[in-house]
Amino acid sequence: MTREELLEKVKTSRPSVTVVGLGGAGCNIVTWIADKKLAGGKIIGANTDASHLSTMTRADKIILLGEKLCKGHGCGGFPERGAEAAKENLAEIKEDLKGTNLLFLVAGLGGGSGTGSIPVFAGVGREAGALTIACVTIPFTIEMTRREKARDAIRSLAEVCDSIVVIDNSKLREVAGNLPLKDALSVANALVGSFVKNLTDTITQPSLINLDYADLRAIMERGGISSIGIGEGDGANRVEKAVSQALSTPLLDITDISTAYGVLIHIVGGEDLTLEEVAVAGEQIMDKVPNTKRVIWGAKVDPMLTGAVRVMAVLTGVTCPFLSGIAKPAPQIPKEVVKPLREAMEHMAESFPRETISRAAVFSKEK
Ligand SMILES: Nc1nc2c(ncn2[C@@H]2O[C@H](COP(=O)(O)OP(=O)(O)OP(=O)(O)O)[C@@H](O)[C@H]2O)c(=O)[nH]1
Ligand SMILES: [Mg+2]
Repeated sequence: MTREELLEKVKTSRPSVTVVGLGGAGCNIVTWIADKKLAGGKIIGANTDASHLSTMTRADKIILLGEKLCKGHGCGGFPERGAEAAKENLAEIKEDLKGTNLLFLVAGLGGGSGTGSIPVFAGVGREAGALTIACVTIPFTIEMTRREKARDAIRSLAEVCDSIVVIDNSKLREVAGNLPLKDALSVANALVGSFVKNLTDTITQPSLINLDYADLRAIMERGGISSIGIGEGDGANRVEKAVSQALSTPLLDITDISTAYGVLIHIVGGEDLTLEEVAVAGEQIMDKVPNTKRVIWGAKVDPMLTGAVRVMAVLTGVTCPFLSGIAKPAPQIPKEVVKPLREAMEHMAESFPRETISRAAVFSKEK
């Protein structure tokens, strides 16, 4: 094979990524991602609400769902309507998702449009052979009936998605507590947004693509319910601190961290981040989650970030009392970690590397 042929091969084998925001919250989250520039992926906004959709000026494509049924007015909190609406656009959705290898579906569960349409999009993605990952938030504890709807939606999503990354808004409230609602929601948007952006950027970096995509697929394919945690550290043992925090405060209550099927860790540090630190992080994760079948960890250098490291952990294949229908009050996030966690989230919300990522690597370990 000539070098030209090889370069052509690299280009054509690069995984194609599509990120779809569904409903009001989903569209807001993908707008955050579009603002930060997603490397090598297509962004679609889909909603039954025409006026909200018209604000999505940065999406590559917008889809007005169920124009006949909802007449551009939204679906008033009824997921059945959201599902019917999406079915009206089935042919268009199939066309838009054709050829996608990695599909992220983003929504705030609890309303009508996002909650109802997400399983329809997931079904299409799965049929097209894409690794289909839903990233959803579940409503605040006070939104009782909405939480019930979200639970039903996650159960039906489990049939059609590879992994469902769930963030509990109530957990966010413990951290973001007295922030004004708009700011608390933008922290949530940044958190879901950076999860999607981190993974997408990592696997679309030219050098290690196939390995990265295959690794991601191995961990997220049929991964079930997943939870994420974030951490930040500086000074001595900064990676250790950040990894510990990320693993110990997931944003969805899970029954037992040590039963997670897979763990994916994403580390971002400044130019001073050493390979040794990154390698130690991997060993540390293995110690903390001893029964895990697969661990992958990636590191990225952001020259803007000197001295500190930021970590995002994804635990796949977890069980969660809320989803199992156990109405036990969730344990609170320990007081001493609320402040650092909140700072880490706020940092994530405000600063994100623009074109500054200079290197990326992925490591993997299988047991
Ligand atoms: N992260 C985040 N969550 C939000 C935002 N707005 C609303 N939510 C949450 O998402 C849930 C669903 O709200 P929407 O996305 O507005 O609902 P929708 O899918 O547009 O559904 P309908 O308006 O009924 O058609 C709410 O119950 C909130 O918990 C937002 O901007 N960001
Ligand atoms: Mg809406």
